[in-house]
Amino acid sequence: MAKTATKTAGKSAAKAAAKPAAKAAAKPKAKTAAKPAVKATAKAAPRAKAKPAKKPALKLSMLKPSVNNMTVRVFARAAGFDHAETDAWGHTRSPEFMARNPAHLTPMIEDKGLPRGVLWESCAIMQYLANKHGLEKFYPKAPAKRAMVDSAMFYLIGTLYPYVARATYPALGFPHYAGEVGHSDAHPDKKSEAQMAAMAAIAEPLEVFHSFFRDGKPFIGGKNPSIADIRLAATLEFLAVIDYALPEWAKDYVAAIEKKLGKAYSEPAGDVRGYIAHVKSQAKA
Ligand SMILES: N[C@@H](CCC(=O)N[C@@H](CS)C(=O)NCC(=O)O)C(=O)O
Repeated sequence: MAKTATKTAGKSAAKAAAKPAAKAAAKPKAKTAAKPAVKATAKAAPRAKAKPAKKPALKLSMLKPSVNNMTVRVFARAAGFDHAETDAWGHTRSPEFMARNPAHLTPMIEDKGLPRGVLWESCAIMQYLANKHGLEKFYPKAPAKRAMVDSAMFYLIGTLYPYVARATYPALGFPHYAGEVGHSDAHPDKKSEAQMAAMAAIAEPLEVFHSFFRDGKPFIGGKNPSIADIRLAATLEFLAVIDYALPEWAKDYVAAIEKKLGKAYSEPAGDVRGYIAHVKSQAKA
Protein backbone atom coordinates (compact mmCIF):
# COMPACT_ATOMS: atom_id res chain seq x y z
CA MET A 1 0.00 0.00 0.00
CA ALA A 2 1.15 3.49 -0.74
CA LYS A 3 2.72 5.55 1.96
CA THR A 4 0.61 8.64 1.63
CA ALA A 5 1.25 11.83 3.51
CA THR A 6 -1.43 14.48 3.23
CA LYS A 7 -0.43 18.12 3.61
CA THR A 8 -3.58 20.11 4.13
CA ALA A 9 -3.61 23.74 3.18
CA GLY A 10 -7.12 25.04 2.50
CA LYS A 11 -10.20 25.47 4.67
CA SER A 12 -13.33 24.14 3.05
CA ALA A 13 -16.61 22.47 3.67
CA ALA A 14 -15.30 19.61 1.60
CA LYS A 15 -12.45 19.17 3.99
CA ALA A 16 -14.77 18.96 6.94
CA ALA A 17 -17.01 16.49 5.18
CA ALA A 18 -14.10 14.34 4.14
CA LYS A 19 -12.19 14.31 7.42
CA PRO A 20 -12.34 10.62 8.35
CA ALA A 21 -11.05 9.49 4.98
CA ALA A 22 -8.36 12.13 4.99
CA LYS A 23 -7.18 10.98 8.40
CA ALA A 24 -6.96 7.42 7.25
CA ALA A 25 -5.04 8.47 4.16
CA ALA A 26 -2.61 10.48 6.23
CA LYS A 27 -1.80 7.57 8.52
CA PRO A 28 1.00 5.56 6.98
CA LYS A 29 0.59 1.84 7.26
CA ALA A 30 2.86 0.05 9.66
CA LYS A 31 5.74 -1.45 7.77
CA THR A 32 6.18 -5.19 7.97
CA ALA A 33 9.52 -6.05 9.49
CA ALA A 34 11.98 -6.87 6.76
CA LYS A 35 13.88 -10.14 7.04
CA PRO A 36 17.48 -9.58 8.10
CA ALA A 37 19.74 -10.09 5.15
CA VAL A 38 22.48 -11.68 7.25
CA LYS A 39 22.30 -13.94 10.28
CA ALA A 40 22.79 -12.22 13.62
CA THR A 41 26.14 -13.01 15.17
CA ALA A 42 26.78 -13.37 18.89
CA LYS A 43 28.56 -10.04 18.97
CA ALA A 44 26.17 -7.18 18.44
CA ALA A 45 27.23 -5.12 15.46
CA PRO A 46 27.60 -1.39 16.07
CA ARG A 47 24.22 0.25 15.69
CA ALA A 48 23.64 1.90 12.38
CA LYS A 49 22.65 5.54 12.64
CA ALA A 50 18.91 6.05 12.29
CA LYS A 51 18.24 7.07 8.71
CA PRO A 52 16.49 10.40 8.20
CA ALA A 53 12.93 9.92 6.94
CA LYS A 54 12.97 9.60 3.16
CA LYS A 55 11.16 12.30 1.22
CA PRO A 56 8.26 10.95 -0.83
CA ALA A 57 9.38 10.47 -4.42
CA LEU A 58 6.20 11.90 -5.91
CA LYS A 59 4.28 15.03 -4.98
CA LEU A 60 0.61 15.29 -5.83
CA SER A 61 -1.39 18.51 -5.56
CA MET A 62 -5.07 17.68 -5.35
CA LEU A 63 -8.58 18.74 -4.43
CA LYS A 64 -10.47 16.23 -2.33
CA PRO A 65 -14.04 16.71 -3.69
CA SER A 66 -12.94 16.29 -7.32
CA VAL A 67 -13.25 13.07 -9.33
CA ASN A 68 -10.51 14.20 -11.70
CA ASN A 69 -8.30 14.20 -8.63
CA MET A 70 -9.82 11.06 -7.18
CA THR A 71 -8.70 9.26 -10.33
CA VAL A 72 -5.01 9.91 -9.71
CA ARG A 73 -5.33 9.47 -5.94
CA VAL A 74 -6.81 6.00 -6.49
CA PHE A 75 -4.19 5.09 -9.05
CA ALA A 76 -1.29 6.27 -6.87
CA ARG A 77 -2.53 4.12 -4.00
CA ALA A 78 -3.33 1.09 -6.17
CA ALA A 79 0.13 1.27 -7.75
CA GLY A 80 1.74 1.57 -4.31
CA PHE A 81 3.61 4.79 -5.00
CA ASP A 82 5.52 6.53 -2.28
CA HIS A 83 3.74 9.85 -2.64
CA ALA A 84 2.67 12.88 -0.68
CA GLU A 85 -0.59 14.72 -1.26
CA THR A 86 -1.00 18.46 -0.83
CA ASP A 87 -4.51 19.86 -0.61
CA ALA A 88 -4.56 22.73 -3.10
CA TRP A 89 -8.04 23.98 -2.19
CA GLY A 90 -8.06 27.75 -2.60
CA HIS A 91 -4.49 27.85 -3.89
CA THR A 92 -4.73 26.86 -7.54
CA ARG A 93 -4.84 30.47 -8.71
CA SER A 94 -2.15 31.77 -6.40
CA PRO A 95 0.87 33.32 -8.14
CA GLU A 96 3.10 30.49 -6.83
CA PHE A 97 0.84 27.77 -8.21
CA MET A 98 0.24 29.61 -11.50
CA ALA A 99 3.96 30.08 -11.99
CA ARG A 100 4.37 26.30 -12.05
CA ASN A 101 1.03 25.44 -13.64
CA PRO A 102 -0.48 28.24 -15.74
CA ALA A 103 -3.56 26.10 -16.37
CA HIS A 104 -4.23 26.17 -12.58
CA LEU A 105 -5.50 22.61 -12.77
CA THR A 106 -5.29 19.71 -10.40
CA PRO A 107 -4.41 16.88 -10.17
CA MET A 108 -0.82 17.97 -10.70
CA ILE A 109 2.26 15.94 -10.00
CA GLU A 110 5.80 17.12 -9.50
CA ASP A 111 8.32 14.57 -10.56
CA LYS A 112 12.01 14.68 -11.32
CA GLY A 113 12.69 14.23 -14.99
CA LEU A 114 9.59 16.00 -16.29
CA PRO A 115 10.77 18.69 -18.73
CA ARG A 116 8.80 21.41 -16.88
CA GLY A 117 8.91 19.70 -13.50
CA VAL A 118 5.12 19.32 -13.32
CA LEU A 119 2.35 17.48 -15.13
CA TRP A 120 -1.40 17.94 -15.05
CA GLU A 121 -4.36 16.11 -16.71
CA SER A 122 -5.38 12.99 -14.82
CA CYS A 123 -5.07 10.58 -17.75
CA ALA A 124 -1.68 11.92 -18.84
CA ILE A 125 -0.44 11.58 -15.26
CA MET A 126 -1.53 7.95 -15.06
CA GLN A 127 -0.08 7.17 -18.49
CA TYR A 128 3.23 8.78 -17.55
CA LEU A 129 3.54 7.02 -14.20
CA ALA A 130 2.47 3.67 -15.63
CA ASN A 131 5.03 4.04 -18.43
CA LYS A 132 7.76 5.18 -16.10
CA HIS A 133 7.27 2.31 -13.67
CA GLY A 134 6.32 -0.37 -16.20
CA LEU A 135 2.87 -0.94 -14.72
CA GLU A 136 1.45 -3.09 -17.48
CA LYS A 137 -1.27 -4.40 -15.21
CA PHE A 138 -2.89 -0.97 -15.32
CA TYR A 139 -1.78 0.14 -18.78
CA PRO A 140 -1.05 -2.68 -21.26
CA LYS A 141 2.04 -2.37 -23.39
CA ALA A 142 0.72 -4.20 -26.46
CA PRO A 143 -0.24 -1.43 -28.92
CA ALA A 144 -3.73 -2.72 -29.72
CA LYS A 145 -4.71 -3.25 -26.08
CA ARG A 146 -3.17 0.06 -25.07
CA ALA A 147 -5.07 1.81 -27.86
CA MET A 148 -8.37 0.63 -26.40
CA VAL A 149 -7.48 2.01 -22.98
CA ASP A 150 -6.42 5.30 -24.57
CA SER A 151 -9.57 5.45 -26.67
CA ALA A 152 -11.77 4.87 -23.61
CA MET A 153 -9.98 7.62 -21.70
CA PHE A 154 -10.08 10.17 -24.54
CA TYR A 155 -13.73 9.35 -25.13
CA LEU A 156 -14.39 9.94 -21.46
CA ILE A 157 -12.58 13.27 -21.33
CA GLY A 158 -13.93 14.49 -24.67
CA THR A 159 -17.50 13.21 -24.58
CA LEU A 160 -18.78 11.76 -21.30
CA TYR A 161 -17.10 14.16 -18.87
CA PRO A 162 -18.43 17.40 -20.39
CA TYR A 163 -21.97 16.00 -20.00
CA VAL A 164 -21.25 14.88 -16.43
CA ALA A 165 -19.81 18.29 -15.59
CA ARG A 166 -22.71 20.18 -17.11
CA ALA A 167 -25.22 17.95 -15.34
CA THR A 168 -23.58 17.87 -11.92
CA TYR A 169 -21.43 20.98 -11.33
CA PRO A 170 -24.38 23.28 -10.58
CA ALA A 171 -25.52 20.83 -7.87
CA LEU A 172 -21.96 20.39 -6.63
CA GLY A 173 -21.64 24.13 -6.21
CA PHE A 174 -18.60 24.38 -8.48
CA PRO A 175 -18.44 27.86 -9.95
CA HIS A 176 -17.39 26.81 -13.45
CA TYR A 177 -18.64 23.99 -15.54
CA ALA A 178 -18.07 22.93 -19.08
CA GLY A 179 -20.46 24.24 -21.65
CA GLU A 180 -21.10 27.49 -23.34
CA VAL A 181 -24.31 28.21 -21.47
CA GLY A 182 -22.73 27.69 -18.07
CA HIS A 183 -20.20 30.42 -18.69
CA SER A 184 -22.60 32.84 -20.32
CA ASP A 185 -25.05 35.38 -18.98
CA ALA A 186 -27.88 33.21 -20.22
CA HIS A 187 -31.12 33.18 -18.27
CA PRO A 188 -31.16 30.58 -15.47
CA ASP A 189 -33.90 28.74 -17.37
CA LYS A 190 -31.51 28.27 -20.31
CA LYS A 191 -28.81 26.99 -17.97
CA SER A 192 -31.25 24.61 -16.39
CA GLU A 193 -32.31 23.42 -19.86
CA ALA A 194 -28.65 22.75 -20.72
CA GLN A 195 -28.24 20.86 -17.48
CA MET A 196 -31.26 18.67 -18.18
CA ALA A 197 -30.12 18.03 -21.74
CA ALA A 198 -26.70 16.96 -20.49
CA MET A 199 -28.30 14.64 -17.96
CA ALA A 200 -30.27 12.99 -20.72
CA ALA A 201 -27.20 12.74 -22.94
CA ILE A 202 -25.16 10.75 -20.40
CA ALA A 203 -26.94 7.46 -21.12
CA GLU A 204 -25.48 7.00 -24.60
CA PRO A 205 -21.75 7.24 -23.84
CA LEU A 206 -22.31 5.26 -20.67
CA GLU A 207 -23.74 2.41 -22.72
CA VAL A 208 -20.76 2.65 -25.10
CA PHE A 209 -18.40 1.97 -22.20
CA HIS A 210 -20.47 -1.05 -21.28
CA SER A 211 -21.18 -2.65 -24.60
CA PHE A 212 -18.14 -1.59 -26.63
CA PHE A 213 -15.23 -1.06 -24.27
CA ARG A 214 -16.06 -3.71 -21.68
CA ASP A 215 -17.48 -6.06 -24.27
CA GLY A 216 -18.44 -8.76 -21.77
CA LYS A 217 -15.23 -8.42 -19.74
CA PRO A 218 -15.37 -7.40 -16.07
CA PHE A 219 -13.31 -4.28 -16.84
CA ILE A 220 -12.12 -2.30 -19.85
CA GLY A 221 -8.70 -3.66 -18.92
CA GLY A 222 -9.95 -7.27 -18.88
CA LYS A 223 -9.77 -9.15 -15.58
CA ASN A 224 -8.15 -6.25 -13.78
CA PRO A 225 -9.09 -2.57 -13.71
CA SER A 226 -6.96 -0.47 -16.07
CA ILE A 227 -6.32 3.26 -15.75
CA ALA A 228 -9.38 3.76 -18.00
CA ASP A 229 -11.51 1.84 -15.50
CA ILE A 230 -10.24 3.95 -12.61
CA ARG A 231 -11.04 7.08 -14.62
CA LEU A 232 -14.57 5.85 -15.46
CA ALA A 233 -15.50 4.61 -11.98
CA ALA A 234 -14.33 7.88 -10.40
CA THR A 235 -16.36 9.90 -12.93
CA LEU A 236 -19.52 7.96 -12.12
CA GLU A 237 -19.18 8.93 -8.45
CA PHE A 238 -20.29 12.51 -9.25
CA LEU A 239 -23.63 11.33 -10.60
CA ALA A 240 -24.83 10.62 -7.05
CA VAL A 241 -25.22 14.36 -6.48
CA ILE A 242 -28.10 14.49 -8.98
CA ASP A 243 -29.46 11.06 -7.94
CA TYR A 244 -28.78 9.86 -11.46
CA ALA A 245 -30.28 6.42 -11.91
CA LEU A 246 -27.21 4.42 -12.87
CA PRO A 247 -27.95 1.25 -14.80
CA GLU A 248 -27.42 -1.94 -12.77
CA TRP A 249 -24.30 -2.88 -14.71
CA ALA A 250 -22.68 0.43 -13.77
CA LYS A 251 -23.47 -0.01 -10.08
CA ASP A 252 -21.99 -3.54 -10.17
CA TYR A 253 -18.98 -2.27 -12.13
CA VAL A 254 -18.09 0.44 -9.61
CA ALA A 255 -18.61 -2.05 -6.76
CA ALA A 256 -16.32 -4.56 -8.52
CA ILE A 257 -13.57 -1.95 -8.92
CA GLU A 258 -13.90 -0.93 -5.30
CA LYS A 259 -13.69 -4.59 -4.25
CA LYS A 260 -10.60 -5.20 -6.39
CA LEU A 261 -8.76 -2.07 -5.29
CA GLY A 262 -9.97 -1.98 -1.69
CA LYS A 263 -8.79 0.98 0.37
CA ALA A 264 -6.90 2.37 -2.60
CA TYR A 265 -10.33 3.14 -4.05
CA SER A 266 -12.48 3.65 -1.00
CA GLU A 267 -10.27 6.23 0.74
CA PRO A 268 -10.27 8.83 -2.07
CA ALA A 269 -13.87 7.89 -2.96
CA GLY A 270 -14.77 8.63 0.68
CA ASP A 271 -13.67 12.23 0.17
CA VAL A 272 -15.87 12.66 -2.92
CA ARG A 273 -18.81 10.87 -1.29
CA GLY A 274 -18.36 12.93 1.86
CA TYR A 275 -18.47 16.13 -0.17
CA ILE A 276 -21.60 15.00 -2.03
CA ALA A 277 -23.31 14.08 1.25
CA HIS A 278 -22.38 17.52 2.56
CA VAL A 279 -23.78 19.48 -0.42
CA LYS A 280 -26.93 17.37 -0.40
CA SER A 281 -27.49 18.04 3.29
CA GLN A 282 -26.94 21.78 2.66
CA ALA A 283 -29.48 21.72 -0.18
CA LYS A 284 -32.08 20.12 2.08
CA ALA A 285 -31.50 22.54 4.96
N1 LIG B 1 -9.24 17.21 -17.63
C1 LIG B 1 -8.63 17.55 -16.38
C2 LIG B 1 -9.58 18.36 -15.53
C3 LIG B 1 -8.90 18.97 -14.34
C4 LIG B 1 -9.81 19.92 -13.58
O1 LIG B 1 -10.86 20.36 -14.08
N2 LIG B 1 -9.40 20.23 -12.35
C5 LIG B 1 -10.17 21.14 -11.50
C6 LIG B 1 -10.77 20.38 -10.32
S1 LIG B 1 -11.96 19.23 -10.88
C7 LIG B 1 -9.24 22.18 -10.88
O2 LIG B 1 -8.15 21.85 -10.46
N3 LIG B 1 -9.71 23.42 -10.79
C8 LIG B 1 -9.00 24.46 -10.10
C9 LIG B 1 -8.93 25.75 -10.86
O3 LIG B 1 -9.34 25.79 -12.04
O4 LIG B 1 -8.43 26.71 -10.30
C10 LIG B 1 -8.17 16.25 -15.67
O5 LIG B 1 -8.72 15.20 -15.97
O6 LIG B 1 -7.24 16.31 -14.86
